[in-house]
Amino acid sequence: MFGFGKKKTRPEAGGQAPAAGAPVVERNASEPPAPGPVATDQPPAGGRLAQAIAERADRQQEGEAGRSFFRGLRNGLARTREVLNADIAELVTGRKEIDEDLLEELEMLLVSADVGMPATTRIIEDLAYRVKLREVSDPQGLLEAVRRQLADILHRADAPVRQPAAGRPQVILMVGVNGVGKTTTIGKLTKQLQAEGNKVMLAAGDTFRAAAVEQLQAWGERNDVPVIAQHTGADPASVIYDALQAATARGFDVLIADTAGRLHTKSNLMEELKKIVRVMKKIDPDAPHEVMLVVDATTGQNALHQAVQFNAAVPITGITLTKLDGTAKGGILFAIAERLEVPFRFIGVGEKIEDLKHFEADIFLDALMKP
Ligand SMILES: Nc1nc2c(ncn2[C@@H]2O[C@H](COP(=O)(O)OP(=O)(O)OP(=O)(O)O)[C@@H](O)[C@H]2O)c(=O)[nH]1
Ligand SMILES: [Mg+2]
Repeated sequence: MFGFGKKKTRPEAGGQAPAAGAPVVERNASEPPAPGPVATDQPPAGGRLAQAIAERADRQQEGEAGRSFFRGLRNGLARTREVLNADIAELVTGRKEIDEDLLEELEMLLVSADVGMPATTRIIEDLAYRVKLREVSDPQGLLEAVRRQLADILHRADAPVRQPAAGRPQVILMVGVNGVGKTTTIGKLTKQLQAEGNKVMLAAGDTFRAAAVEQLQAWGERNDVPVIAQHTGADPASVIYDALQAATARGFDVLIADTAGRLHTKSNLMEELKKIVRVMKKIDPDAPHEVMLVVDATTGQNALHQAVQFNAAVPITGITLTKLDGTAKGGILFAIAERLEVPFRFIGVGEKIEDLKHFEADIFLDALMKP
């Protein structure tokens, strides 16, 4: 459903010559074997029955994984659920009609769930209008209308990931404040993109924090993908430029560039990000195809400020919300989507490599609002 990378449709580009003399230190030169298409014309070992049983077991496992993921998400969103689900339900219970008081209380609940004033005001105004038109006439209908409004905010922000021109890698630039989970998300995302059939390369653009290169390197080794890096203190724009050159010359499908965590209020650090983008464009004017802001879901309103400031420096095209396994204020999602109309791509629900899920608005809303 979500073409983050791209399935291999073009011929294997591995035959191209590697970049000569690129001034990069490649700390893990072992490239992953090209995944290549799985042959489908071969009869499955063990025949059709065995295949059917295996497929059923897979589905069952997926179902169980899905259920436990959903439970985890519900737990992670416990704080917001208390407000958006329990409190709103309590608010409407026993009421026969919708009056101004009810709408006012609902407004306060949405704000306290971190949905933010602009989105809340729009939702309440719309509800008041529908009540006037008698489209919404009972408290239960009101609950459903709130859910529709929240879904609408998320769907309005939806946009596909930009794809690269033929023969060029898709470049994903990861940005965000310190410790939100950028590097971990890269490790998890690499695994997913490989599973989609992509050749992935990583760029160690965090040259600031001690051991940041080694941390990315460890994810590179785990996923068996090359990491282009220089020494700590090197110019991150130069590292990423070299990596893009190498990824292009060697026919990689995706290049994911890590960057150092930075405070959104520090203008010199925001300038550094702009420079990274400027320099990339010398190789590919379309790069980066995705500027992925990583935000920690537990930070509440500050996440909105981060999103606004990063977006002003390097327009962000996607958001990953991490740490939704902690107790998050999920309402912030609506505030960000309302303000910037940038889609949520992934949610992080743990520290393990498989703990990254595609963001799906309906599952998220169910986790928030289903009793
Ligand atoms: N519980 C939980 N922890 C996470 C998640 N994502 C990342 N972490 C943890 O958050 C911590 C910081 O992760 P990093 O990936 O190093 O964060 P970063 O943004 O790269 O940090 P800097 O490079 O220092 O800015 C690590 O301990 C991760 O394991 C998540 O979805 N859930
Ligand atoms: Mg990092």
